[in-house]
Amino acid sequence: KVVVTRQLIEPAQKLLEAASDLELIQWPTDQPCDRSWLLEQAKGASGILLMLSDKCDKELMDAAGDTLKVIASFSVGTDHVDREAIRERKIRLGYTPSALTDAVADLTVMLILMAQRRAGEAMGKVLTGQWPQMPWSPLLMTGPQIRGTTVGFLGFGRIAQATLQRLIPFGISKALYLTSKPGQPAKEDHYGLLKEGSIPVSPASDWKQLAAESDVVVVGCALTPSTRHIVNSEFFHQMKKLAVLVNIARGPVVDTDALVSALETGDIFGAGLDVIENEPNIQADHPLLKQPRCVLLPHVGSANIETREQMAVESVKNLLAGLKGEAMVNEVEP
Ligand code: 8YV
Repeated sequence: KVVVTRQLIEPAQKLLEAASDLELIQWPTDQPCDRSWLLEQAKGASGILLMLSDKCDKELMDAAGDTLKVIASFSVGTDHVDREAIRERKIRLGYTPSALTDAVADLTVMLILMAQRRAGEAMGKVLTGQWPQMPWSPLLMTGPQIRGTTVGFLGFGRIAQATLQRLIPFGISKALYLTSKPGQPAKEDHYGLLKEGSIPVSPASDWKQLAAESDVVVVGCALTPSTRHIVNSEFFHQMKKLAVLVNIARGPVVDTDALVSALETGDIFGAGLDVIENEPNIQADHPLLKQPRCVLLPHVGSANIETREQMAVESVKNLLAGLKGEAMVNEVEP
C-alpha cells in the first residue's frame, strides 16, 4: 500500500499506475491534501510520496505504523521530514536533488541580477505609472555591476556550484564559500570548478570573512538548528554597502527583521529572495515589501515545466525502488 499526496504530472502518474502490484491511495487533485485524510490513509502503508508542504513528522509515521519503509519526497530540502524519527524507524528517504539544480541555479542568477539592477523597483515604477515622472539622468536606476565581483556562497552544494558555473561567464572575479567545515575545501566538486576553474574559488575561514569580502552573498544551505538566522544583523553589519543578498534556500536562514533594517539603513544595497520566514503567509503590508530594493518571489525556484516533471518521475522511481529494496535515484544518507 502506498499513499501519494497529490495527482502527479503525467509521465510520473503513468509510472505510478503501471506498478500493478501496488494498492495505490492517492489524493484526487494536484492541490494540497487534507492532513486528516493523510493520517487516516497512512495506516498500514509501506510507502508515502509527499511534497514539501506535507509535514512528515512522528504523528504521520505513527499513523502509518511499522509497515512504513519508504518516504519519497518531491523536493531537495528535507526540513519538513523528522530525520531523527525516520532514522530510529529505519525508514528510507528519497529526494530529488539532481532534478532541480539547474532550475534553481538559473533563478539564483536571475535574482542576483534583479537585485543589483533594481529590477523590482524599476518594474514597480512602470506599474504605478511613475515612468513619466522619472526624468532621465546618468545615475537614474543604477546599481552595481556583476563583472569583477566576489560572490560568497553560504552552503556550497549542487545548487551553489551550478550557480557559480553560470556566473563565471559574467566575469565575476572570485568565489568564496562557507560550509559546516569553515576553511576546509568542499567535499564535492560537482562541475570541476574547484580544481582547475578559471577564477579563484576558496573556502572562507568564517562567516565574517564571507560577509565582509563578498559583493554578492548567495544563501544556499539547508535549514538546520545551526543555520537558522545565520544571516542576522551582525552579518549585515559586516557586509559591503553595495552588496546584495540572495536567498534561494529556506526563509529562516535569514533574520527578516535584520534584513529589513539592513535595507532601510543602507547597510546593504539590495536583496533577492525566493524564500522568506513564515511563507506563504506574507501579506501585502509586510515590512519587507516596503523596501524598494528587495525582490521577493513566492518560492518558485524549481518551477520550470521540465524540472517539475523530472522531480515527479524521480519521486516515483525513488518510491518504487525503495519498496523493492533497490537503489534509489537519490537517497538521503541516514
Ligand atoms: C520546490 C524546494 O518548490 O525542493 C525543494 O526543497 O524548496 C523547491 O524548490 C519544492 O520542491 C516543491 O515541492
